[in-house]
This record gives sequence, C-alpha cells and structure tokens, in this order.
Amino acid sequence: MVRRPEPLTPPAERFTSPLHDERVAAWLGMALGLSFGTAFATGLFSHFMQHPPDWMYWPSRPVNLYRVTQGLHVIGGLATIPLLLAKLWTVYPKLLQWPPVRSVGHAIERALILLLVGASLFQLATGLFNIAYWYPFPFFFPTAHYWTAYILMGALVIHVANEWAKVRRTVMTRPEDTIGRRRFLLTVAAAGGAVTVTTVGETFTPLADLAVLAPRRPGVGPQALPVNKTAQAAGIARVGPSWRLQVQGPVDLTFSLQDLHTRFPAHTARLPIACVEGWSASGTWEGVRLRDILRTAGAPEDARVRIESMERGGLYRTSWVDPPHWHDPLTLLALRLNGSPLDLDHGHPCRLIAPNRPGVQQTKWVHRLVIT
Ligand SMILES: Nc1nc2c(c(=O)[nH]1)N[C@H]1C(S)=C(S)[C@@H](COP(=O)(O)O)O[C@H]1N2
Ligand SMILES: [Mo]
Repeated sequence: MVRRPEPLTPPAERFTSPLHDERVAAWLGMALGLSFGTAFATGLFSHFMQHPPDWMYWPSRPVNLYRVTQGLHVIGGLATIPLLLAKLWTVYPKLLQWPPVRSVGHAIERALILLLVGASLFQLATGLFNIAYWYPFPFFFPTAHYWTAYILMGALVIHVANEWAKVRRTVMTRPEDTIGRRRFLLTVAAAGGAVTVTTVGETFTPLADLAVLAPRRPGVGPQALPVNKTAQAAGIARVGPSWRLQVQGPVDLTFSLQDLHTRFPAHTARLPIACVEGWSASGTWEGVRLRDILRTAGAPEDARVRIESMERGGLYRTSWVDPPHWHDPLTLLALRLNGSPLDLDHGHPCRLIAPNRPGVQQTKWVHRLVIT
C-alpha cells in the first residue's frame, strides 16, 4: 500500500500557543497605542519648544513642565520596548501566513503593517541609542526621529481604524481560558515596570538610587549635578580676569565678572536642568536676573535675545530667549550653583538658567548677549 503524504499544514496554523491570539494582541495593541500617542505628543512638544514657529508662545511656567513632558517621553519610550517586543512575538505567525498576499487590498494592508512595525522599531531603537550617547547611524538623530514619528503616527491611525472593531469585539467577549494569557500579559507589564523603576530616577529624584540603567542621575556629577557636555569636550579652558560679558543692543555694554556681582542684585532660583535625553535634576542657582541686564542695555520688552557661548563650534553654542522667558524673574545668568562658584563643566564663569526650558537651551560658558 502506498502511503499518501500528509497534506502540508499552512505555516500560520502550526502555532498553537494560546498566546498568539487576538486577545493578547488586542490588549498589547491598546497599550502600545496609548504609549506611542503619548510619545508623539510629548515629542512634538519638545520639538516645537526647540524650534518655535513665529506665532508660537511658550510660557515660562510651570517651572518643571518640560521636565515632566520629556521624562514621560523618554521613560515611557523605554517602557514601550518590552510591550512592542511582546506584541511582535504574539503576532509574528501572521508574518508567515499563506498565501502571503491574497488581494490588492490585502497587499496594502500588509505593507502598512510592515511600515508600522519598521517605524516603531526605528523610533525605539534610535531613541535608546540617543540616550545612551551612541550614534551608530549615519543620519542626524533629531531629524530622523522627528520625521519618522509622523510616518509612525500615520500608519498607526490607519491600523487602529482597521482593527478597532475587532479589538472591541475581542476584549468584550469572555475568553474560555485566561490563565496563560493573563500570566503572559502580567509578565509583559512587569517587564515594562522593571524598565521604568530602573530608569525613572534619572528625572524623578526620590527614585534616583534605583536608576541603575540610567546614563545620568540626579546628584551625581560636579556640584551634585550631572554634566551633559564637559568643558574639555567643548574645547573650553578656564577663563581669567580678562573675561567680559558683552551685551549688544540699543546700548552696548561690557561687564567683568566683578561687575556682574556688584552692579546687579543677586538672586537665587531653584530650577532643573531638563535634558532632552530624559534626565533632569534641580540645582540652586545664584546669579543676576537676565531681565536686569537686558533692561540696562535698553532692550524693548518684545525683544528676542541670542545667548552666545565661548564654545567655537557645536550645535548648542547659542540659544534664543523669547520675552516670556527673559521677563521671568527666575531666569538668571547663573554665577554659582549649590553654594559654590560654577564648575567649569557647568558653564563657568556664567551660564543661562531659565524655568520650563529644554536643557539644550540652558547655554553654558556665556560671553555675549545679542538683543534683536
Ligand atoms: N555652550 C553649550 N551649552 C550647553 C551645551 C553645550 O553643548 N554647549 N549642552 C546643553 C545641554 S544638552 C544640557 S542638557 C545642559 C546640561 O547642563 P550641565 O552640563 O550643566 O548639567 O547644558 C546645555 N548647555
Ligand atoms: Mo541635553
């Protein structure tokens, strides 16, 4: 008797684990929609704070607003990594479905999923590399991360529209067997929680001791504050008594360090450095109010001010300060930090510190203010 070969099982049907199912995929999908949505909103916030269109108005308060939104962006993004990996694991049998393409509509649907998965992985991977200060890619991170966000959001919105009815149906019906699924989802949630607990202390100071996976930690660094770019990396050497602050405006002025101490009232502000890379830490800054200097130089109330560093190159050698920020009494040219003169790495002899402002715009080693 001739044995007939077994009929080939379509690949997608060889996956029998209950975890490769709609219910797990639906819950993970909802969590991912929420976290990518949050990352998009907070990411846009950060982008437009750094590149404000002319009509945009940024308030200088609340003091910690940028700190919170950027913390949410980075820590939330990190916690999304285990979620996305779990979701991909849950649905990957679909990658092998047979036939791979059934119709034009099906082909488009699959291409869209490919785009969604690719963009998601790209955002999480480049974000992770960025906060680890590792740039193995040939493109400029902020530009690529920014534009990919729109691609991701577009693909996500279409995906949600396609899947919404199914997801609703799935989560509304009672499952027969829940133990395995529930355990899997709890494991994923625990992994996300573990990532959060070991990183959130880089911005939420009470948990700083637990932030073992964070590249920067509040309290760790010269004068108990982390440093982003050191003076050495920026090519800055300690300045002597010949240092002057130049102010270019309706009235041109020049101040020595001594002048700044004696000609203007000293003020103290408790403000954070809130880096775009997610870490943030508060310091007690002492110095002179930017508005006192600018008004002495005759700055009109609606002036914009360019803060220039002694740094020769580098993307962050200058920054702009708009009226809401320079009018704010907490905005200082800081000369001291946490009780002692500014460390060279923190911008000696003077640096800008303002409330609700991305760290990249808290210019260090300032030597010129240009009123425009
Ligand atoms: N001139 C200059 N200022 C700078 C930078 C820089 O590279 N050059 N880096 C900025 C960044 S990205 C951050 S987060 C803060 C960090 O300040 P700190 O090193 O004193 O903590 O400084 C900002 N000021
Ligand atoms: Mo930064």
